[in-house]
Amino acid sequence: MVNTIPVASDVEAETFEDAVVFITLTASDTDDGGDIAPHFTLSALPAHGTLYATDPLFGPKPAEPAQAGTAYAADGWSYDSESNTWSRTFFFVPALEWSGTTTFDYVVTDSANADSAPATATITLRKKPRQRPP
Ligand SMILES: [Ca+2]
Repeated sequence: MVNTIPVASDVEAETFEDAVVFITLTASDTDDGGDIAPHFTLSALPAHGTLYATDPLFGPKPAEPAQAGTAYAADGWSYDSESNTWSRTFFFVPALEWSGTTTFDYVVTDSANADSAPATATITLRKKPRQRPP
């Protein structure tokens, strides 16, 4: 049986400055059963803040800073049998008062060690709306 190469999806997340951004990387693969979760590998880390592999607010302490080149398992509960997708959420803590857009690329690896083409995760922090002076 020929293995189908997994597909990584371009994903985006956006929030206001000084907030934690949840960015969910997504993989699909048509030939792996739901019991075989793919892995996500970051090609590089985003600028202007710190990306975490575990939730810095509610996860285990201390939160684990994400590393480029490390294979992270899909979240076990994330499998969707209708779309054959898995996901893994990362958490971006932006530099104080920074706003703008930062990106990083990632690759998905399936259980047969086949790599997807790279996809891009885009994180946008918008300026907070300012109160008008009274
Ligand atoms: Ca596959």
